[in-house]
Amino acid sequence: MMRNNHAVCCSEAELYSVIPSRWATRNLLLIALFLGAVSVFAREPVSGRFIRDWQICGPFPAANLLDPAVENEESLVAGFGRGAGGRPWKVLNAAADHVDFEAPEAFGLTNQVVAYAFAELESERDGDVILGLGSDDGAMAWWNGRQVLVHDVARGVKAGEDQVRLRMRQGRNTLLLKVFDAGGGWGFAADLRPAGAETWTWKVVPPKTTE
Ligand SMILES: [Ca+2]
Repeated sequence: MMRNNHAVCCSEAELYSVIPSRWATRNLLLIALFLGAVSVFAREPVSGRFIRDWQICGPFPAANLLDPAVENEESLVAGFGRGAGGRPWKVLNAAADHVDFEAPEAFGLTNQVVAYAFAELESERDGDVILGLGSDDGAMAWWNGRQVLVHDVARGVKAGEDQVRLRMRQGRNTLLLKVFDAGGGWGFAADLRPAGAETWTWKVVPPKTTE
């Protein structure tokens, strides 16, 4: 009997030879899907991490978030040996995603203040990213020198509460945050992730601690 590609079998013997084959195909597919899913979850996206390596400057007495605490605050660029408003930038390698400004290694307990945090990121290519920002209390953000967020609010830190789409460029990018504290806790959590399905690599540039 001539068969074409759509012919359906079979003798009984052929039937039993086909069933395991279909079973194997389906299960191999499921295994492949499972392994694919595992690899997606197991692959730590370099681009999705919270930023923990900062340079910070403060505290500056402040009645609110919106008034500038230093001259030209929007143009602040941190660096070893630099300062702002008479205070030096200092390196803060946070132990957790939630950066606690009231930790002893940061500024300690205080109220009615603002401080700045600065990070540099190096990307292997251009691409759109989402900045997730939680802050205690309100915060402003500048990306590559352009203001991208102002949220004057009394709140605790909740990661990703504010979300802003940004254009990351190949090479160096800068993120400057300003965080106000009216009272109670004081800090923030900032993360970046690709805006779409594509992922690529970037890294936080470790702040220099010597010339
Ligand atoms: Ca607070």
